[in-house]
Amino acid sequence: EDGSQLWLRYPVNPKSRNIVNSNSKSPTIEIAKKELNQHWSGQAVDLKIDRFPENFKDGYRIISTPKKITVSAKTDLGLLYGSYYLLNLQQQKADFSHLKLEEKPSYDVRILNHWDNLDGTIERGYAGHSLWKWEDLPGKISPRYEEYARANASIGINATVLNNVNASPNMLREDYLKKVKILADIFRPYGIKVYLSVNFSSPKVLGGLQNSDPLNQEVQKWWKDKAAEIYRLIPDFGGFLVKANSEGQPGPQDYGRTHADGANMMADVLKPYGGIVMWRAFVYSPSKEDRAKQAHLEFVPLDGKFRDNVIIQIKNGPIDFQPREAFNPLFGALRKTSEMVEFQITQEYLGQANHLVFLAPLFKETLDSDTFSDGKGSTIAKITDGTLRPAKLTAIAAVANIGEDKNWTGHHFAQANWYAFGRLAWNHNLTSEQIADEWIKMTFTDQKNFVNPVKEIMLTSRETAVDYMMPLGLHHIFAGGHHYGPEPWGDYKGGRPDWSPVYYHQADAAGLGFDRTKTGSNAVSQYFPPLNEIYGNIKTTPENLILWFHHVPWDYKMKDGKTLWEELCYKYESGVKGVRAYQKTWETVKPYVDAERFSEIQDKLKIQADDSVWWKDACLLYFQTFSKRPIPSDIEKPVHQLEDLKKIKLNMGHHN
Ligand code: BDP
Repeated sequence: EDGSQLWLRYPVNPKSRNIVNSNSKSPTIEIAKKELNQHWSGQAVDLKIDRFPENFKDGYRIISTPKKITVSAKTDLGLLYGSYYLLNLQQQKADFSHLKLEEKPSYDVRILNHWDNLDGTIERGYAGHSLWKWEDLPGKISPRYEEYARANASIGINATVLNNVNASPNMLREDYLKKVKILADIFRPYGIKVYLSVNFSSPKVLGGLQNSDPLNQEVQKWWKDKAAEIYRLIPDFGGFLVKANSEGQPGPQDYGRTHADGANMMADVLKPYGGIVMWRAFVYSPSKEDRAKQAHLEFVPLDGKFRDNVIIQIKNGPIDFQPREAFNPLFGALRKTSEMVEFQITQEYLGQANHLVFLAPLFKETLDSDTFSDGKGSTIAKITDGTLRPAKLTAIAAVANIGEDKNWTGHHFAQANWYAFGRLAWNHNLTSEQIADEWIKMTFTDQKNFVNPVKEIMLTSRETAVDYMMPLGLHHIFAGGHHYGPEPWGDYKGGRPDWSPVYYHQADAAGLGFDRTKTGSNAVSQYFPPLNEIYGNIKTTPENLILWFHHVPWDYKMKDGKTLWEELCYKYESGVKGVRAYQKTWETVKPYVDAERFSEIQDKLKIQADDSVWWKDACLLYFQTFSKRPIPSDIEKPVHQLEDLKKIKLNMGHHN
């Protein structure tokens, strides 16, 4: 048992069956039929194309009697999704005698962003090398390409960006496009469209032009020809994802142009083919301005200037995928421009492939956040899914955690985060508990002595990680480079201040936290009323974000009567205790799980427990040098020395 089957553990019928009928024919329908004939053990199934309203998209309806099940949809892909959902329900031991349900997707484009490089490495990837074997393609085809497509289709993911947002211009070379074509051909019957990250300087670097100025006609022609070349190979190519003028990447501002100039140039060449541009709002420069404000400052003035096939891709928080961030104030602030959320499935800042952290609660927290942009109830979900702002196009993205490891994601439980993203992209009204429940039953077992305790671990795990890493709104206090462990003392003198932990926590003799109120950076002013007031006032700011918005005195009285310093100590302690409790719980489920996955997860929990103590000791000992207050006596004493912790240098590679 190596975990390679993911959640796709459908029983295999011993005898071949022929129980599926359909009024439609296509490679997609062939897949649906094959899956059901092999794995469905119930009554006969009718896959029926039917009339549904426009907004039903790739939705499906399932109606059953004890003799027959009818899956109906508007499209073949809808029928495939309905078929996978039947198998999903079978895994969960549903009753199929009188089923009646209807599902339609929350978002049009449900897309994974791979940060995979052409040399096979993956930026912030923790599950081995890239799945894409560029050197073998187009001749040699790994069976995992199709397995990948199948796994995604089974949860409704319908799009993928194959390469890193820090994109190599070579991605658009003719030989690479021919390789991409092969992947697109394999993914197509599973309903998955291919997109590429593009480097803004491609016309200059690859095409040998003088520059890549979006207003230069030669540059425009270069992109136009490139689009034509791509669509000749891949007629249903999805479009481009662009990281421009961010962290050293080239962009339109290199030529004094705006993000809109850059995005529109690409949008125009893709438009005739139905392609789109996902333009990232993750932009910041080492200026005096609070990094948390920069995306809003740059993009709000451009509202209304983007073509209708441009969608702005916005990270859930305004800094960078931290364990907890306030939501990004850009959501709702663009009224004439489509907006989409970017999440991170890969756990760059959440223990990578070592920590068990179930991310559905984090995703839900963002989607359910009320921005008040159009009055009460203007949640990020409703802004991005077209409910509040009838958008031509809706989308949701997440940075994938998939690599060539046997179990795909490094940690067996990290599979749940891929699954959770897909399920929420399909239906953002699902609860974290429903998703965990499904996933556990499909991936492990439906025995309640396993399901209940493991679900409890999953549902509390994100808050536990916040507690032992960055409680109360602390952020960006991880080690530079690899981003794995704690480094609150990090002060990269001579480098960019906005990459240094000390810039973010602002610890001093008076207190802790980043003042984003009027007396500080005034980032609170970017939120719609009443949030600007709520966050602007220390008394009304939710305590789980208090250090995000305020510089809080060490003796400040928290709601439970403890001082800030004490509260901080107890939070770290509670994170450590949480992981230890997971270890104990995991021992009790041993009888219900295979030996291999049991012990691999047991080993990872041990690392997580050790790491939680490392985080706690590093942060408390370091912050204590400012607070000068004792660690409460009922808290386990640090087992490390601060000076030793400062010497730890992990050899894990790369920049910032
Ligand atoms: C940060 C990563 C960096 C990415 C960047 C991005 O540390 O590797 O390139 O985000 O999203 O989280 O562009």
